[in-house]
Amino acid sequence: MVSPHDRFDFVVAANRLPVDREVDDDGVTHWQTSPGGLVTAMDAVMQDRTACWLGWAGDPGEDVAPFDRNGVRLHPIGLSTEDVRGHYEGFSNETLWPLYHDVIVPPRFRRSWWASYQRVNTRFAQAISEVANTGATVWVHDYQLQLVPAMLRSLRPDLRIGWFNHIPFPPVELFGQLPWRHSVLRGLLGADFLGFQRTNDAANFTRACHQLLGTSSTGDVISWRGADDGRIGAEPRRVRTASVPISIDFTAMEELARTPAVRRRSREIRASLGNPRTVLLGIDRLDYTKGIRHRLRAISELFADGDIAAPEVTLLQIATPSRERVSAYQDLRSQVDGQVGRINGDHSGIGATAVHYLHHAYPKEEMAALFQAADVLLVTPLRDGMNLVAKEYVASRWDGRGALVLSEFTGAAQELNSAFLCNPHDIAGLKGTILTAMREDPASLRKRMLAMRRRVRSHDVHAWAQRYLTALEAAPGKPGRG
Ligand code: GDG
Repeated sequence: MVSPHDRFDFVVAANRLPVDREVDDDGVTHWQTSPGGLVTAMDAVMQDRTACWLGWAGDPGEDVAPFDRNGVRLHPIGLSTEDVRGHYEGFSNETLWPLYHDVIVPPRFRRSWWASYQRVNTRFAQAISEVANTGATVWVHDYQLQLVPAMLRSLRPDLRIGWFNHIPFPPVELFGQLPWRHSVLRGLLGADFLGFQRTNDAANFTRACHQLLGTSSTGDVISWRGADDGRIGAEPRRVRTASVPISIDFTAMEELARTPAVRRRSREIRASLGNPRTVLLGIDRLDYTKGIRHRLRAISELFADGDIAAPEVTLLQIATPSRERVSAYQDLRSQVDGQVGRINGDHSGIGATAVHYLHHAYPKEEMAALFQAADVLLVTPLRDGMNLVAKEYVASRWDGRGALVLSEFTGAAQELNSAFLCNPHDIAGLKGTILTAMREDPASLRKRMLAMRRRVRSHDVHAWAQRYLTALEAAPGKPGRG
């Protein structure tokens, strides 16, 4: 029986719930699980605890009553149309996302979006404070909720609060552009532990605190004497930062890739492409951070130079629809449509398509089949917190085949150093790297793939969640602890 007075020992807050709301023709609400890495990771750590997950249900509307699913309480936070525009599309996706991804497109600073961001963060902090048990552990996720740690600490100083950043944290020279930079840093410093994808992200954060707030730090611990810091006596609060790179469910991905249906489907995909000698593959959300335009530029030149030709070589580019109401994404779509049209106009023939371009989302099984059908996966972001697609490809290649071309500007490049690393801004270099990957002999490719598989297998999403929670529990937090 769901009671609004229930309290939980483990609370997760993320922008989205792990389910999507669907309302049928009779007006009845159904919840569809949205399977993703985070959901899988949390499943394991939520077992054996009383756990609650708070998040937005994905479309504008009033608060919906909490409900239980697979032993976890799901607590929807309703957002008004204005807050979806201001907090989610505006401040999160048009201000913070480009600012935190190296200003690839200019961030937009709007005071009304900031007001909305504060309002929604306040709603989350209040809702968490009402469901968390005394001394509970709270794990806040991502850039949409950076004010929650300090807001929550002032409401509930008894809680152990962690935050994890799924995207990069920019250098202070870029972060400093944000008109509300002090408030964001203060918001985050309300946590006991701040987790980042790369050590550079943690270092960027520490430097921003030092330069903008005058904090000091020893090792990975920042000392903070702010006005809203919940300090006891004259002692500062201590906040630990560390890199805890996220991963995937390696075993589940490999098992899926080994199923007869997926293997059959992968052969079918190659056959429908005309059994090319080399299938190049790109799978990304259609996002300007993913370097799709740079990749297409390199591919276009390789066709023009005569280094590759259809039908022996073809690029299959899947671009999953994303943030379609934001103008930078609409512009990107037109540009990519135009590039693909030009490449195919110039370099395709009848039965010999240079680029197969699909603007759809696909089920996980199809993704696994696509990974197996690909000789070379092209992952060329200009900036990416981690990039799970690269890790999923590696987990799918139980046959030890396939090559990974991977941008140095992804978090994944720190771990997958047996990939063919590239700088996507260097088009000549990128072209050379793609050709090298295509021409490398199978024994050497196998060696590289096995090395990457060892890494992802031993550092999977379960290990990530355990590492994060161990660090959170061990963080010094209040004076006298740790
Ligand atoms: C953010 C950070 C960080 C994609 N298309 C389909 C589909 N996907 C799945 C992939 C993968 C996930 O979506 C995408 O994850 P990425 O890591 O590649 O990128 P972001 O969405 O930008 O994620 C990123 C991540 O958070 C986690 O911390 O790695 O750096 O930007 O799992 O497989 N899944 C299905 N159909 C699709 O068409 N089923």
